[in-house]
Amino acid sequence: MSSETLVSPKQVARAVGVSESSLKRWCDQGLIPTVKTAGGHRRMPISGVMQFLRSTGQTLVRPEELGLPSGSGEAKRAIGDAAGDIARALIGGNEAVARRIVTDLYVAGHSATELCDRILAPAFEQVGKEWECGAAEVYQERWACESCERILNELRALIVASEESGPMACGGALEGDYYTVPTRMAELTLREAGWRATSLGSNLPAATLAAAIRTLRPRLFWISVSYIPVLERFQDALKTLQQTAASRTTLVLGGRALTADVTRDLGEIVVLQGMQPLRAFATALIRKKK
Ligand code: B12
Repeated sequence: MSSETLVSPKQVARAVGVSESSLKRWCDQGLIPTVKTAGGHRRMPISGVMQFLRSTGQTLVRPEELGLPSGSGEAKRAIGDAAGDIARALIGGNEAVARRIVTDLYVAGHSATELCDRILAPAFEQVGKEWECGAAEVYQERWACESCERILNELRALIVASEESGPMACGGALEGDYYTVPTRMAELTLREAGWRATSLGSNLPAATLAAAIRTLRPRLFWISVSYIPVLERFQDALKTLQQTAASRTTLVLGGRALTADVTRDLGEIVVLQGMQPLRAFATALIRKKK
């Protein structure tokens, strides 16, 4: 059973600024998916509503009716300016501003995957530079990660649930790698590509990741690599995971610590540069299986 948020026709009608009868007509035409409650009332999964809004270019008059930040979807934002604005918002502890920028761009039709690569990762590049030169405190950097994770979780709730139908994917970061944001992004990206994806977290020993592969039997297993404490241990960990994955599970690696020196000796393991390549690869993998 999917745990997706359901909204009522009244909420959606108010959010878009149309009459309830217009909205019901759209539902009857199959433009917005609906489900019936036990009491016979019509409800809509939030992801279906979002898909309709994004594909028809509807503006949101009262986004708060759908639980979205007030004012989202009103401003026509240029994606080019967004990374700097988000970096400033995150460093300044203005989570609501960062959330609003991300939601605006998502409502305007940009995919969550694209936002990860083009907006959020460059924003963190900026956060890193400010931390490096002492312009940002450590707590500001850490708070930025916490805020970003919450924003990613909210985006996750807006994406069509593939909990029952999609192929299984999971992954995380290895022991000694404490980065939490990139593995969350991989989860979101794969969910957007139609996978039943779950991030297992970061700082995970290879043995437990191998146990996850054996138990959960994912079709795809990702490892996000932001920091490699000891190269030999990292290589051993990969060997263990490769053996466990065998032919059933495709291992995919990505992350900023995968420099040319590291990837040279990785053999046949797939290494991808970002979330957009991950989405393309995962989409092709689903097609290949059919
Ligand atoms: C936040 C942060 C931390 C936090 C993270 C907290 C948390 N909860 O996650 C913590 C405190 C752990 C940390 C620690 C350190 N950090 Co730090 N950190 C950062 C910072 C500011 C952001 C990282 C981040 O989350 N970025 C957002 C992600 C999404 O971006 P990304 O990593 O580029 O990911 C993209 C791709 O790589 C790819 N990708 C990532 N994963 C995957 C997985 C798959 C499957 C695929 C396909 C693709 C993919 O897609 C992503 C989206 O485009 C970066 C700056 C930066 N430029 O990123 C510095 C940065 C990485 N840190 C740095 C340093 C030096 C350190 C420390 C060594 C500091 C120290 N002396 O202790 C430690 C090492 C920690 C460790 N053992 O893991 C340096 C690294 C310099 C270098 N040349 O290597 C940076 C660049 C800061 C700087 N400008 O100097 N850090």
